[in-house]
Amino acid sequence: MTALADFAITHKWPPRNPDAIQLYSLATPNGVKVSIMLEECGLPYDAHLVDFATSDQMSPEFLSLNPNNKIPAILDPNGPGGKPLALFESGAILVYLAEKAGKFLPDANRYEVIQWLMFQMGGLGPMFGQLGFFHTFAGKEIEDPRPKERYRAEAERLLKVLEGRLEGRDWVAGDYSIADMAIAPWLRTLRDFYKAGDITGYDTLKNVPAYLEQFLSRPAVQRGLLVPGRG
Ligand SMILES: N[C@@H](CCC(=O)N[C@@H](CS)C(=O)NCC(=O)O)C(=O)O
Repeated sequence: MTALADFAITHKWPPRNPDAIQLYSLATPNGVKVSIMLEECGLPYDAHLVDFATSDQMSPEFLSLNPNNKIPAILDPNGPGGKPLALFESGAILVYLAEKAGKFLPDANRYEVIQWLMFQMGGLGPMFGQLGFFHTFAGKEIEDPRPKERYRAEAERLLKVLEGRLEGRDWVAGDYSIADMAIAPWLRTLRDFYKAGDITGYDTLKNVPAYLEQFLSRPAVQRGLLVPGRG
């Protein structure tokens, strides 16, 4: 039997409860997707802080689980066939947890949910992230206006797609699902952290802001947004 100790990541971040899912994360929009899902499902987990200030994501122990040096990542001691499963990429983790818990990815509209999950993974997240760089962080010192404008316009366009999709709908694909857990944290980051609500037209929308408020009112979301704490 494979023991968790066989995974080098557990040497840097020892499990407190070795029977629980081990989560390696930071409370960023990609990180909180997974802590929110774990809270929504009531699955037991140990949250470990991957601190970017000390480049934890570049440590050999973290890279042994995710060679792409990005959070979130998980190690489930009770994966398929009762064997441990190590997994990175937040979209893959959300699908895995939904199948494990039997929640938030119904058979009836499985591919519709996956479609909107991929809309976030391939579009909303990467484009908003680049806008954050050029509007809020180091990239704002770049004088050439084209990079920021490119990502601003793309963020505005994606928000309009979402606004249209949410017309007459509470959630993006049927009932509340992993697609919402992927999308909504990025809306919050765009509005509150990047402070890009005015330049992207977010502030003029109706459905998208109401959707985010509905998401943020969920107790499991409020708990998941704080994970992992600073210990
Ligand atoms: N596609 C990845 C993206 C993950 C990602 O970009 N994580 C960022 C934080 S939000 C990160 O770990 N950055 C650290 C680094 O690039 O060194 C996923 O969804 O899991």
